[in-house]
Amino acid sequence: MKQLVLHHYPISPFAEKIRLILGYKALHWTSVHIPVVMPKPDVVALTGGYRKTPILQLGADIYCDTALIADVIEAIAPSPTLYPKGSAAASRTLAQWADSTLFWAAIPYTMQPAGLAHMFSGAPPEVIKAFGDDRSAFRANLPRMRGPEARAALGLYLERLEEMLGNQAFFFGAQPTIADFSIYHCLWFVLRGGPTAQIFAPFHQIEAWCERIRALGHGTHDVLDSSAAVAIAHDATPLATAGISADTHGIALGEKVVIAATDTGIDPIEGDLYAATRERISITREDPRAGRVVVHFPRLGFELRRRT
Ligand SMILES: N[C@@H](CCC(=O)N[C@@H](CS)C(=O)NCC(=O)O)C(=O)O
Repeated sequence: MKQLVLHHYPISPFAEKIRLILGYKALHWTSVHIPVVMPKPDVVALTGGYRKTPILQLGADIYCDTALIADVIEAIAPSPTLYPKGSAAASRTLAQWADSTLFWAAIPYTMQPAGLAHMFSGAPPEVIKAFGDDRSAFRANLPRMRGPEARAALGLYLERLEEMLGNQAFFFGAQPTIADFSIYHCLWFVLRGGPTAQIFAPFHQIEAWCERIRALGHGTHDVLDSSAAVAIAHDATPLATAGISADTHGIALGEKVVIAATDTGIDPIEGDLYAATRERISITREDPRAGRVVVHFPRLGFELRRRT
């Protein structure tokens, strides 16, 4: 099995989703800590401009977005599955709702003054300002939800989630699915906000479920610095192309393209089209330090264009 290198930082909720999936599957991985704000030169050497957290590196193949990263981990370690027969489609759909709608209620709710003060306690004002400025640019494309709306939305979502969970151990029965990991990372962030965690008080099923997810742990890992990870990419050869098996753009392999996320962190990534399948788009690019890499994106949430 190729070395699984996760580029992340400890306070990233989406990274927590993947760390827990690695724990559930009892995998050993390599941890590379990356900066919380831009610039991220070693990340960009690998991705060509994608700046979100986390990314997964397997040699010279770089996987962006946790929906895709979860699929890649599932292919490497199919058991226990994230997508059980019978609930795979429903769990993916609930996960997608959590990663977008639930996440963007949890963040503004937690980032209200009390939560912010707790999270950044002890941090110098310039660090807090740098974080605020970075994230304003990062999410400039999204409508901003204000505190009162975020509180109301999160309260309603928790009520509904409590009811959906009922007496089950996990959202789709006795075993966790991708939906559990996607819901959990949003709530994990709220729990880390200190006083903001009080919103959980009426929801005993959710609290017990959080404990069950936390108990899955993070697997085992070793540690690497980001320049060594760039060197790993440089010395590796990307996987062979998967070709074009689902064409919705009319762009041929090898044509110059640009791809970008459509929600947050919409920085464009340039390269040559390398593969286009039902679920992913892959581009290849040459980097002065990382060499030839292939960067993979899920179709959902990304936009591909021919580069003119
Ligand atoms: N759809 C993406 C969302 C990732 C995301 O928004 N991650 C946050 C951190 S939890 C981020 O990138 N923040 C800005 C940064 O780390 O530079 C995914 O599933 O991976």
